[in-house]
Amino acid sequence: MSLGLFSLCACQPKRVTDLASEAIFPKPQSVVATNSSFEVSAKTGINVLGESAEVLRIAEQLAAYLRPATGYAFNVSSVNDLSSNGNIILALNDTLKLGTEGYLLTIGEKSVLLQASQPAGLFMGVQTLRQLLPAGIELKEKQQGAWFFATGTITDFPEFEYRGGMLDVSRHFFSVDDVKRYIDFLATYKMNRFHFHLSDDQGWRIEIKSWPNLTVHGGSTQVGGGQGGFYTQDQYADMVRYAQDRYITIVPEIDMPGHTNAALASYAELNPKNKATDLYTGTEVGFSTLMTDKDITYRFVTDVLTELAALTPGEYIHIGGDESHSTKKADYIIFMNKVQDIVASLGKKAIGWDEIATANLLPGTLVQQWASVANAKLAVEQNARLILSPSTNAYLDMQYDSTTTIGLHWAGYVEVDKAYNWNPATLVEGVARENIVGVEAPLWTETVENIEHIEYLVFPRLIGLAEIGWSAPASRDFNDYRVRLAKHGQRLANQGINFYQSPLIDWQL
Ligand code: TNX
Repeated sequence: MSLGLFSLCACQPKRVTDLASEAIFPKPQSVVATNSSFEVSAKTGINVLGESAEVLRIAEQLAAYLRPATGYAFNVSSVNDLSSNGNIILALNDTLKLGTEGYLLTIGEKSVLLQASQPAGLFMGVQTLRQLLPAGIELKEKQQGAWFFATGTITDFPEFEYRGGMLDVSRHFFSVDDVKRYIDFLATYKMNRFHFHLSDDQGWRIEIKSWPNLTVHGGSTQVGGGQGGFYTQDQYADMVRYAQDRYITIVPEIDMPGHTNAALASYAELNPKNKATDLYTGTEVGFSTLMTDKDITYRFVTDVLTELAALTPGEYIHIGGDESHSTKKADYIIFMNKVQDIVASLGKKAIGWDEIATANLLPGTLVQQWASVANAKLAVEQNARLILSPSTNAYLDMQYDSTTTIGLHWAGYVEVDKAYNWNPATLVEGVARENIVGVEAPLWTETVENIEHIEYLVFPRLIGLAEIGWSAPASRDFNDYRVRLAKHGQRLANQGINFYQSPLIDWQL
């Protein structure tokens, strides 16, 4: 593993003219080049058609992104028509039929027009625009030289509605700033869900006011015995807003009935014989369980999920359900059935790891497939939809190869090709395209201690997962991906991202 060895590159910007040869992630549905260029200059403004506060905010986000490296002002203003030469224009257009997140980007020599039927689509289009300027745009200091967009038209929309990334903050705790950086990574690649794994055996990370010892005691350590930590509800609300500003919905997870040692260590009454467990700082799984036949357990779950639901604007609460090896099968089913009811009573829908399909799924419950083909089939039989997170391809904590010094390999090594070369619609026997709501890449953190470790495992594999979620399956090809990724490396380096320099890619650094 190498840390911080990449050099920043100012890389004299050049006049680009071929939009079709730009490396864009995820690959757009359609790119038509017109072989000329638009120059971004000190006079370029960002115009918003109409006065939508949300579109003005997105325009400001674009301006904030472009200002440091160019040194230009990028004044944002509201206009009444589309005839504004020299400018970048953002416009809502409800005649477009590209869905909530789709956009149409038309780059001419005289103006750049980004249209979408919803603000979310404009946000997605802005992510594309960012990647159409040279890698130097990522630098925080003013760079020399001119800035060009190649001309043409991009028409784009996602393949799947759910495109997520997960971060486990229980095994190792990560600061609010680290979480925001992770959210930024997701947003850059047009992902729209952040699955926040907030509790596990090793740590409880979200303040629950009615059960304060969960964080006071249950949040006080982590794998290896470090000091752990937790988020106050105010900090959590701040992260929710940060994600919302980037069109990402947080899906919070309280993992149960297994993976609950941090809670069991915090409250004696949640245990048989009224005896609290010890805190746990190892990495074994499957030893803990809530008592599925006790009222106190359901009072606890109801209190926790009530507070969590109040902090959650999104429609889903993840209730875990994986690896409950210490819960009897019949008890597990009773428990997962009851907890789904609790979630429903709070006006939310549940997501569970694939084992939840052995229980009775409420209409609307999503099943997150990670290991068991049999469970995936049970889900389909119950007419549930699935999120695919196959551990053999989508797990970001799997090592790249036998030389990787962080991560695990129980599901095999996952090199950049393996992370990219799979098709959700054909991966799991018995699970067809229409059964799949989307894809998610989980990052479990037993071996992951800091943001550099996160970056090393996330990049570049997250980019591949994002493309699986967004791009047309027929357009995806590893050789084409490799070539684009080689060009993208400098962009990652300029952001100070500690990415894995896979030997499968001819990095142009
Ligand atoms: C399995 S994946 C788990 C996690 C571990 C992970 C490590 C899943 C639903 N459960 O508890 O962290 O393996 O890769």
